[in-house]
Amino acid sequence: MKRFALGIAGAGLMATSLLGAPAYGEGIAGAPAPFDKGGVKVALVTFISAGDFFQSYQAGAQKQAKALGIDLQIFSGRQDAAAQREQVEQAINLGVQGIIIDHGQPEALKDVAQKALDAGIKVVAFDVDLGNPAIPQVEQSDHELAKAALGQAIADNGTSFNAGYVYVAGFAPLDRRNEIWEEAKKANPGIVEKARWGAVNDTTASSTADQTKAAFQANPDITVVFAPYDEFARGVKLATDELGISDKVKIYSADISTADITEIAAEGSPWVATAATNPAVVGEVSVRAVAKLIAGEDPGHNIIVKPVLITQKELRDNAIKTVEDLNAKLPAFGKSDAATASWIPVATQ
Ligand code: SR1
Repeated sequence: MKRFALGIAGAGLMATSLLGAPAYGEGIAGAPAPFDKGGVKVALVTFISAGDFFQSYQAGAQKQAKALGIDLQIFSGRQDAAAQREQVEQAINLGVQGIIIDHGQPEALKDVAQKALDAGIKVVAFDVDLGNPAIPQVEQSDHELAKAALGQAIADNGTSFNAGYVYVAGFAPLDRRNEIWEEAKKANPGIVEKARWGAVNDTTASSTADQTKAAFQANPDITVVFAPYDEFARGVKLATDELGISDKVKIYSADISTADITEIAAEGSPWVATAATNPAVVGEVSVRAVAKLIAGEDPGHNIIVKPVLITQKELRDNAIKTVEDLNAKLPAFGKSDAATASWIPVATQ
């Protein structure tokens, strides 16, 4: 786990900047085929389209695609497993060289992902385990992420507190974070889970807010909420603000965006820590991984982007207001050397 620490030098990456990015159809001098000639098409097939995390992820993917001269087509799944499955098939029919599958339900995707592989298309999965050795997995080290957020919760609140927990099963990152929550409770019997709730839909934050109000009305003694997805944390904060109990509750989350930074740093905010990567960097890594596969290189099977623990105090003390401020103050947050190659240009943030 990288801790927030100003002035840490980032990993040295290639010097090529986006300024010299090839147009689609132009090649990159010195790159392996087919990137030397250009004209590479990749599809990004998403399951969740809404929310800061996913928009930033897509923006990062687009930036890295542009730097590589890739035509990246993004399909928005809108939390519909059947639609996402159809979109993978559409991408196969479009004749793309690579497909990135971003979240989703494994059972709806495994056979169409294999169909893509059978057609000679390279496939990378982000946060969905397709159980296929030919499909590299990009993830944010969700175990470390949850350990960091819960470690801060224990540092702030001790090992005995009444907790609320926001969780929806079936999403690989949330399931991995849940494993750590279960371990933390087992190791600290004084942590009592009084209520569990959660929803993932088009309006996750407001649905979570409604559920949070009900949970607090039934369990007014909850003092800590573990909400390991920023849309969950936003919903919890909305509810505690509306109930007038934000001074009695502390929220620990995952993810970060500029809007989240504003919410966390606000005076009286109960949202006191989050463990996060820069989602744009995860998008870049996903595109680099599929580009390496297309070029016949091995990006590795488990491609990890490491999270950083970010606390309310650190944001306030360092006057961090945006994700760009975090990139500047904490280079290890704004870059990853996962799935890099000397011929892959850096997508500057
Ligand atoms: C519903 S899954 C949401 C999570 O996916 C990504 O891993 C983000 O970190 C987010 O928390």
